Amino acid sequence: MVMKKHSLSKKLFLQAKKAIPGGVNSPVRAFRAVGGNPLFIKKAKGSRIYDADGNSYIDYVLSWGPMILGHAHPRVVSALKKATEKGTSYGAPTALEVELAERVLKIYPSMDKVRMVNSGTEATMSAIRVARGFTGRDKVIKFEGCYHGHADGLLVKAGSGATTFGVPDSPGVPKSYAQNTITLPYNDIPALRRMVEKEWKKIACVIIEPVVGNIGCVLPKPGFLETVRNVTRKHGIVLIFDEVMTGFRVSFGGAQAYYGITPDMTCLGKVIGGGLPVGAYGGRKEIMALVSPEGPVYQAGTLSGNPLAMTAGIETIKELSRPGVYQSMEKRSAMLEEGLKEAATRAGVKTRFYRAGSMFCTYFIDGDVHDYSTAKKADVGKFSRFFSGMLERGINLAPSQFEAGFMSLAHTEKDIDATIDAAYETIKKI
Ligand code: KE4
Repeated sequence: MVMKKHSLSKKLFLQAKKAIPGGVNSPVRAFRAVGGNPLFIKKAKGSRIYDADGNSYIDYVLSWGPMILGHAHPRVVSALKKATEKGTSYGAPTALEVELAERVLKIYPSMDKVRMVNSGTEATMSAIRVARGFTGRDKVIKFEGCYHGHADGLLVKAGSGATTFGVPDSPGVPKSYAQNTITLPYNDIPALRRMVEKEWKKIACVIIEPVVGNIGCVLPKPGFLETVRNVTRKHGIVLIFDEVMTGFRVSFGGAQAYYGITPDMTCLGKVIGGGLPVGAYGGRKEIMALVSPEGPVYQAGTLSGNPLAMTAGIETIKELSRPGVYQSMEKRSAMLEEGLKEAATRAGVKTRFYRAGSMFCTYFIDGDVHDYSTAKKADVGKFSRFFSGMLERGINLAPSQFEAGFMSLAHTEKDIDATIDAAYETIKKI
């Protein structure tokens, strides 16, 4: 195997660290969990990304989920070119944001109304504020390992970058904020029941990743989501499904359609922006009636609903709405799952592979993973060697054992075969 050259990425990283904290605009990109220097990406097309040194990789990060069509999809690119010529942002309502809202509401019928924002963090932060306004209660229940963005009250045992850095609570978060956040083990029904029975009068909402994509990929145990739904409904607690990652990913209608659970509010992001900055939160009409200017709960955003992001989101959803798209995604994802499992078995290395729709994770562990504490038992040293070996063989995976991987419509059977071959060659050497 010819070792790839990374001199330009290395040079750019040194330069970046002089101007940007850690040299990156989002921590997980810095490769701290796996060692080495991050790749600086020059371009991407279809299933591939190309780094500054001209190396190409089959990409399973896909910008952490948004690029479900593959990179630079012709339909999205040409629509964006036309939209750009009409101006990039007006700070006024447009027909485009109405169209995207109507499309989202049709696909997520649990929502009567939806508000566009600019990131998943904004979506969850705003949804929690509305839930507090609706119930008049202050406390929030979240689950260990679930990551809902970096709003202060949610950086309490966040499972994404924070877990990778082993810093469950971030400095700078006032204790008073953390005091309003109750963190429970995921999949632990007795713990949830005990807490709600005791504290329900103070609990505004439960926010949950219906499939956890921020400690790898952790699935809800049978009955868990149903219990969360029943317990919250019984006590007038708002159930918020954070579907920023699972939306359009686990199925077209997200995890709520996949598992048949109707939340009171839903947060979306990633895919609905088609690679441009979009988040969204929505819910039942009586809850969303509180959102300013219709109601008293304030939330705003200069670039919310901007025409470029709406265009990319609309074109992405139109493409995803075509017949057979999700069957083909399922086929590709299942093919990868079978191949990676078989490669590990053939190499004689213990792993666990979990998948929901086209999001997945391979844990280097000899035991089931069903929550934060079991995920943390994974052999991160083995994962790091797996990550580096796959990168050298032209496969780009998420640079952390505690992140999910994603499939796109652009990945071909040839890509998947190459991935499986690279995995066998890599795993047998770690
Ligand atoms: P953003 O603010 O990053 O758009 O979304 C926050 C968020 C909210 N909810 C869920 C379930 C999420 O997965 C995320 C963000 N996901 C991470 C990936 N683990 C984004 C990658 C990063 O932080 O750079």
